[in-house]
Amino acid sequence: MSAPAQPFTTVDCDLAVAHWGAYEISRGGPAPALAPWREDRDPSPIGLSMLDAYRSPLRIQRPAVRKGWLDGRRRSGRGEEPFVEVSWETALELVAGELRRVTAAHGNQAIFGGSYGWSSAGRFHHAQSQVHRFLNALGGYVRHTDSYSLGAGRVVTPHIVADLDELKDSHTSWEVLARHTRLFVTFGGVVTKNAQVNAGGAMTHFAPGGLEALSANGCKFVHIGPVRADLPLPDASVEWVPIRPNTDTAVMLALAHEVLVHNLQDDAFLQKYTTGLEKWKPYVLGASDGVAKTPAWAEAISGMPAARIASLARELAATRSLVNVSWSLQRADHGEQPFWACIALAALLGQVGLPGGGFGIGYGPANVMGSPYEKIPGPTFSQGRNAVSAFIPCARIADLLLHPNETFDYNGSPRVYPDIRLVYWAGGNPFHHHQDLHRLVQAWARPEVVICHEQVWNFHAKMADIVLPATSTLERDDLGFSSRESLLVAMRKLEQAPGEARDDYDIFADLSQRLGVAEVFTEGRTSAQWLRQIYGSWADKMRERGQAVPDYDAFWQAGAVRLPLSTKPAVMLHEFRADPQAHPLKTPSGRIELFSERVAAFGYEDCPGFAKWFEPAEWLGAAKAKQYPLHMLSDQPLTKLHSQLDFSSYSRSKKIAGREPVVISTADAAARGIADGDIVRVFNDRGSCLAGAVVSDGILAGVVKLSTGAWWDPERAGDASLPDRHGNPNTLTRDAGASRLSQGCSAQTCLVQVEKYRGAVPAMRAYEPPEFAQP
Ligand SMILES: Nc1nc2c(c(=O)[nH]1)N[C@H]1C(S)=C(S)[C@@H](COP(=O)(O)OP(=O)(O)OC[C@H]3O[C@@H](n4cnc5c(=O)[nH]c(N)nc54)[C@H](O)[C@@H]3O)O[C@H]1N2
Ligand SMILES: Nc1nc2c(c(=O)[nH]1)N[C@H]1C(S)=C(S)[C@@H](COP(=O)(O)OP(=O)(O)OC[C@H]3O[C@@H](n4cnc5c(=O)[nH]c(N)nc54)[C@H](O)[C@@H]3O)O[C@H]1N2
Ligand SMILES: [Mo]
Repeated sequence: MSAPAQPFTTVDCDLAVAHWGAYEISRGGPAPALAPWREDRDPSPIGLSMLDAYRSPLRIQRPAVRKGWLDGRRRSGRGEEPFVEVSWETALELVAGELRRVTAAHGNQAIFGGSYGWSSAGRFHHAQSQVHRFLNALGGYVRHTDSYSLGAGRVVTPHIVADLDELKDSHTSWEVLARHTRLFVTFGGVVTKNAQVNAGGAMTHFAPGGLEALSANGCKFVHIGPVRADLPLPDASVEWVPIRPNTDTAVMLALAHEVLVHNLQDDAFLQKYTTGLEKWKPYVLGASDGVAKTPAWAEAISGMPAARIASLARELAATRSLVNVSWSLQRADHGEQPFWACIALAALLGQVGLPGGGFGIGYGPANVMGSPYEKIPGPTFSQGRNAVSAFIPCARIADLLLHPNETFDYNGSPRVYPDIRLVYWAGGNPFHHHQDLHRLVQAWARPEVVICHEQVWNFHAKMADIVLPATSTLERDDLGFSSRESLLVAMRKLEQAPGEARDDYDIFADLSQRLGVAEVFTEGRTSAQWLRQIYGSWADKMRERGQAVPDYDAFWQAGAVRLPLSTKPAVMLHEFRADPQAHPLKTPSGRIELFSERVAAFGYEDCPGFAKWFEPAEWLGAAKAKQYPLHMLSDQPLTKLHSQLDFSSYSRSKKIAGREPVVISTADAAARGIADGDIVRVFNDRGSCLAGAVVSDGILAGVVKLSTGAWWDPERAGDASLPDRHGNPNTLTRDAGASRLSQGCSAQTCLVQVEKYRGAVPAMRAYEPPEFAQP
């Protein structure tokens, strides 16, 4: 990949930007069209059908209110009743009235405005930022912390090495890896289907080319995980070692054990850059608990042959090696442990901070990891200040609504769930993303009103009381920027929005007028004026760094500004390695903590002071596996971003009889009389869903994989005895925090059973708008 022009000069182009890519617009002809951006050597197909999708009849045309809610049945009937379409005037008066009523009667801590979700690309019209700024202008709201992506990981890594956002943005570039890394050991693959996206827009895709370059330079890959396709390189350069889901920590501990017993550790590194080995080592060797974490011990847990664990430990120590973990590993019960064990193992090997050595926290989950571009600040839109201090870890949303005033633990302190009366959501889809969806339905029956801004009639919109139609990125002007990407893009409007859909900003500007906080929310600016202002302050910041940056009009007219490649090779933690006194880590000791006094002092039995193996609540070694013998992975979907564009022609072209595909091993399929293409029922105690079987030799027996993203289509919401007709894995997942430390999402800890579906396959309703009624 080459960057033809100088950084910070304009680029003549006309691009649409989405999280999954930049696409060239052709505006001539009878209708506009999108094509891959010519500088992108691996464009994502996801965006090619987005223009059509955003014109779908599933777009919400007018504001709508649930009929029962209008009739005074506030809490009952959500998801079951027809909607009444109303004018914007009526809808906004209802919303303003509810905000006035709830804040007056219960205070702002009765509003949940966390509103988790990816929204759309574009730095200004980012729905979640808009809703936060609006609610802050009103006096605040109960927010969320962390992410579903990195719940356990984000909380634990600051205690042991560094903030995860910092690490994410400072990964060693693919180019440096290709030159130096000889052995790449990865837990959970390098899933290039996931590197299609970057929050804010992947302008040019790096991961497929990066992997190929590594492989062409002779780097050897050891891919430890249940799914072969997670490392999309040819068999010649990949050794696939399938292991049972959620057992990676055991394998890492056994690798550490081998390193220690054969004295392969880097003592000089450990002494200078780490603390706590003396507290962790007795556990690894078994002196403290009587169980040595030997290869044989790990084989019994994970299924990885002991001899291979032993030889791999030697190989890791003998050459320039990198140990990588996918983020999925920590989206599990005790999800803190695999990240901690990975970092601790890399510290023993002593290659942290060297080019091509050490650890990677996710080559694969997003385009940014491995980028050759410089990290520079992007254009920002302030969310204002939140006067309410109460928060929840994002994946505790159902607990929040079901258990007001109850206490929970989080990162060292007990906290209390506030009593929520009003839920405001814009730019996320909890009825796709949260675990145990039938339980979420019970939780959703608690608040007095649920307000949402949506583009489409998905199940989340159908579960709200007041639904306000929002525009898509193709229907508004915006600024496209994402960390360590090649361009800052002028996202110029392409189409008229359907029906009466409005920009989130305009909706909130109108509401803030009605509520007397317009000056605080809008600062007197239209969205066009905001774009100019946001770009202007970014350009000023760049000029302070000595860059000549085009002014707004030149930028807007050209279509983009080129951003700089790194001038120095990007190597994670190299400054710390070069001079740990001048560049200490932000951990209490300034070093990598193999034992954390701080975490130990929290006293959590489920997250002690060092990396430890815990049996997950559900796994193939659990007693429950007798009843539900398959471990279900619910990974990120190949053909879309979460539930966004699930209804596009591209996403639908990969479904099986309209249902989401579930990958099952040849042995498990044969044992159940299931053939490729059959409709199956996936079930456990929490619910059931239909899916289309894909029979494969590329998945470990005992494991099935059902990607997230299918719009939830329950026969009756809240009734777990009836199936979801479409295949959303969150019908089946556990809704429990990873530990008392992080309370992170633990979706990957889930046992199920699968059977061939023998009845008449029910018709799907997922892609139908709700019924409409007269007032
Ligand atoms: N079982 C299981 N569950 C998971 C995961 C898993 O691995 N397994 N992964 C989790 C992870 S990591 C994540 S990040 C979440 C993702 O969960 P979400 O981020 O909630 O998923 P999206 O489908 O991207 O939801 C975005 C919603 O915003 C709407 N939207 C888009 N643009 C706009 C806009 O401009 N304005 C408004 N008002 N709305 C807009 C879209 O229509 C869509 O409904 O899912 C989590 N859930
Ligand atoms: N196309 C596309 N790309 C995306 C997204 C999307 O929705 N669509 N979502 C984005 C978001 S928000 C995020 S957070 C990232 C998430 O990035 P990740 O969390 O890394 O992605 P997943 O697809 O959930 O999981 C990656 C692989 O891990 C494997 N795996 C699961 N559990 C285990 C385990 O216990 N051990 C081992 N060894 N392997 C396991 C699964 O086979 C799975 O294919 O992806 C991002 N990229
Ligand atoms: Mo995520």
